Amino acid sequence: MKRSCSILQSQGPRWLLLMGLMVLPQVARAQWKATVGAENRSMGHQALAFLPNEIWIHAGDNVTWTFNSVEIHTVTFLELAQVRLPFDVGCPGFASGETGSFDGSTCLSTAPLTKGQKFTVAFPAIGNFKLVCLVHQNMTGVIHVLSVGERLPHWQDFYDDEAAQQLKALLSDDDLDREQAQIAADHDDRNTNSVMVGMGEVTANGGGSRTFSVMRFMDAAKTIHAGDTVEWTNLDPATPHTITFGVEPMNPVFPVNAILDPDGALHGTISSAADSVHSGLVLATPQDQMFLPTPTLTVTRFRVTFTHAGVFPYICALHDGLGMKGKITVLP
Ligand SMILES: [Cu+2]
Repeated sequence: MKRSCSILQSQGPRWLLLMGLMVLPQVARAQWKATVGAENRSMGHQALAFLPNEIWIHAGDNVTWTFNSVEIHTVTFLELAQVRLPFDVGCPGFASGETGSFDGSTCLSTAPLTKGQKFTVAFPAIGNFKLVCLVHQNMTGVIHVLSVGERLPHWQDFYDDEAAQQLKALLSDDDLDREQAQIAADHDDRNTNSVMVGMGEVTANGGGSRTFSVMRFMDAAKTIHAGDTVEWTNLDPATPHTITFGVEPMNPVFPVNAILDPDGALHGTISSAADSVHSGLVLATPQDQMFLPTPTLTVTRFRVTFTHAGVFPYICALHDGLGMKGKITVLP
């Protein structure tokens, strides 16, 4: 007994060191969780957000992002000062598989991912790294990677609560619902044959920005008379949409069978159900041209004149999978 005690005493520091080495790798590889995007049951309300969007971890830790909406997103870490590229190009290129590593020296991006998919990033080096979604410009976050000796401000429970609160705030935005109802009423009063193409709101915290988007045509089913013109306007500050009748073009960016009116609206004409008319991307004029390959003025309004009676369904070519569809009924 005495002997074993004395062995432990004499070798104590070495044992402690060995035990420390056995424990350290577990501490250094803590596994954090976060989510990407969220939606309500109809998929018409979309939270374009990293939930949460600011996390403090230790060097050597992993973060696993779970994608939580049918709307696509990316988890992307660019190099310092790297120019952001279109989402179908990546940063450039996409990480293969479900894991990657980021230390700031080489960019890392998932492909556009959707509900149920996961991606895990290892952070071997300390630093403060900006997180972006290449699909949605107002969807950013930051991962703070501290050295192992630094104290972390929060644990996973805190982030789970924060994500749940942010999600609730984004998806139950009463102000936006009221605003939407008021604008719809105003449009009815003026009887302008106009359709709102989505609405949205960008909010932020210290970690970055997030967008709430209503991906629906408001007053989507309209009844008019032959010879009338319907006009669509996008009220979302960040999310582009299209108005697409007939065949969906391979590239949704550019208009098909529409010309520019002198007041800046694009204008198409439909005389039968066989006609195809496409708006291209309709969006509020952005600060930069990130969605567009050429520096042109964006399409802010789109109109179609219906010359004959019939029923004409239309979609948003970007978001029809979320249920963004409408119909114009033309009476004689
Ligand atoms: Cu859309």
